[in-house]
Amino acid sequence: PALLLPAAAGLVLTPATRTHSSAAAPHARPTIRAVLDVDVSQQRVPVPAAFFEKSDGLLNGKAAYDEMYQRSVDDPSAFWGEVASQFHWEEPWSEVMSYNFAPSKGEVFTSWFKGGKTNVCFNALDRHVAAGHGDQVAFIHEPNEEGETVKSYTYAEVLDEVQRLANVLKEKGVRKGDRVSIFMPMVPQLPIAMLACARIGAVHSVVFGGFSAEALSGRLIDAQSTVVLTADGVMRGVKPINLYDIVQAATKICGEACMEVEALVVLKRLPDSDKTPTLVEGRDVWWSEAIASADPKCDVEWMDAEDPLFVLYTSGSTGKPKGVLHSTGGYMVYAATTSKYVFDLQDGDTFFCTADCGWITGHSYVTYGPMLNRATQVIFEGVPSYPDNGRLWRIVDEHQVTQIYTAPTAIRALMRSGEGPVKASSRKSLKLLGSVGEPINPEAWRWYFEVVGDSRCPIADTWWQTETGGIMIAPLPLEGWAQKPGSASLPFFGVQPVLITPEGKEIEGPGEGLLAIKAPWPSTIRGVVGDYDRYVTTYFPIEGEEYGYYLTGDGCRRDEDGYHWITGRVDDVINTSGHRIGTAEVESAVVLHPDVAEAAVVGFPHPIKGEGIYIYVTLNEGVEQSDELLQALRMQCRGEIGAFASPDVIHWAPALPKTRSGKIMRRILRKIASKDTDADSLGDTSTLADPSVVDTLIATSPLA
Ligand code: 6R9
Repeated sequence: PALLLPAAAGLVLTPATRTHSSAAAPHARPTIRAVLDVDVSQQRVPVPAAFFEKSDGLLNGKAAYDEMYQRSVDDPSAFWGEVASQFHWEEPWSEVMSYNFAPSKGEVFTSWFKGGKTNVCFNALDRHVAAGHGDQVAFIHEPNEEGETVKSYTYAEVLDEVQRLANVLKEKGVRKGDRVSIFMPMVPQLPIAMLACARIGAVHSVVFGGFSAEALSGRLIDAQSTVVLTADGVMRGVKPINLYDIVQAATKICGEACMEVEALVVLKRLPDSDKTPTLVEGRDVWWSEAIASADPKCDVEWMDAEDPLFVLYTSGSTGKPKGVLHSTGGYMVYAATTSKYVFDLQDGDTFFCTADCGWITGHSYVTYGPMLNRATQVIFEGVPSYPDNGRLWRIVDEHQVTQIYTAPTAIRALMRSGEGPVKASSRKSLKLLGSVGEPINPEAWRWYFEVVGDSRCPIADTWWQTETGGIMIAPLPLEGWAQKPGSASLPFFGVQPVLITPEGKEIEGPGEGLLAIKAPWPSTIRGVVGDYDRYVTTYFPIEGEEYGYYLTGDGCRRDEDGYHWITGRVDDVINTSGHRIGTAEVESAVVLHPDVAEAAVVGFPHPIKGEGIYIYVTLNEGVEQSDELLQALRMQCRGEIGAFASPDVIHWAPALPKTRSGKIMRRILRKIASKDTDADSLGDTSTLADPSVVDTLIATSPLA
């Protein structure tokens, strides 16, 4: 097999367990699992009988999954063709699927439902309203301030606002194929904005409201989007976020780069005050005024199945975030189908995904998947810790939530307050608990299962990525499908995970390797905005004899039962509180400071965040380390990226460990950051230009 991966030498395999790490290569990157749990439990937890009192189960047990899975990989075209025919297609497709994952065989591409015409917004809204479900609640807006009265939306109301907003966009000159950026708080108008774009064939690029002006401007320029949907601001817990000011600052940066932002539509979310922004005349309009005077009817644009639906930026190993592209038909079918089976989504359910629509989880499991299934959803504007750690459970009781979908980092943060805040609620409405964003350590899994779910609810530990568009590996809540805490278990229909060596050889049976996917699923990444080469070298660098693979960037262990244990990223991406940040992005931010000579960033196991951000900083000669400088570097990261990129540890490093050719040895920096510094762990340091640097760093560790 040909290996086209230049960075292969930099890939590290992470041990899944402490027992494992003793046998693992010196490159091993310690994980939160290894730190919090002595060993990963091999305990098997059946789907609780109580679950089947609430649900008949969508399939007749694990055997039915086995049969369906086999069909889905034996004949993907027949399988997905059948699934897709449940949606509205204005024109039928001529070919279900074709692809090439092998760069040596020509252009890399994935195509589903070629020739078919549909519209995702039509399928998520018009279809349901036409079938008489217009009065069903779509979005329950749960505000930041508990008890504040805010509007909830029925499907008919969502459709009305979507059509009006779509017309506002058209008035601003937006046409099919144009990219529209969305920088909004997590309120119903955020998914409404996305659906309005989808309705007229505009490609949305949602930027998470926690990003800085600098980061936002980079995404506006890369996407070339001149129309931005935003809000005056929002309260997240006790913190105000002045979104409009951030957009204003970003448009200035865009202007310097010769890109004019032509129109802003601004939702008013904060009460009138002296902080209420004065809109720029001729460029900006208030959302409520614009939709009030807009035409309430807007025909849908019938889209080719392969027309792009959205762009979402995500971090990779190298500096600049990538604009991941997803297309219309395949994404629609896959987001809907995974929502239905993984969460057992059925009529009458109230689904609560705590993710912001600024991330892929909010795209697939707020805006699209649940809406395509006509679910009722809670849209939560606040944070789980405000006003206290009992908030999520009160929301569950108040709205009779049936499924909650959240991240391990939130679970671990809530665990700190003990059982009290959980047990103050009933949670009887819950039937299933979901987890996403990072590996869930068994200790958090057990707390989620026993304390939050009272051992009544199965846990869906869902492994997937921005690039995969939908859930790839997750247990389905079916009779006979045992769960193992910490394992996402088995693949969804049509997904063929394989483990490969860095040389591109497939590993059969139990083992550990790089996680790759053979053959496409409907919501496979379709490209990286403006950068075909990066798309290919990042995701399709490995080619077997007959075909290529989609490379995930994660390490994985497969056990005797074929269950998958994700061990974390094998590239230079840090997963902090479930957010992906490239070490190179943080490094570039820090070295912008005039006092900094050099910086190296690594992840280290963090009890709440999963991974924390650890920065080694070498200052210019003559510059003294100080608290002011520490603060300045923190601000530098916030300013260049966003608050969530603020470092957890800054280590004043007199020098960095380098090879004689001048390459920084990150594996040693990772070891020191995780305080794993006995000679065995550090491995061979003799190739360093100056091995004494290592002792100096150990001696100067701020964690000592
Ligand atoms: C959906 C999402 C993707 C990366 C992925 C992996 C990690 C996500 C996980 C998980 C173990 C899970 N990840 N879910 N690791 N178990 N259940 O999070 O997308 O933001 O692109 O992050 O997150 O490392 O590669 P994204």
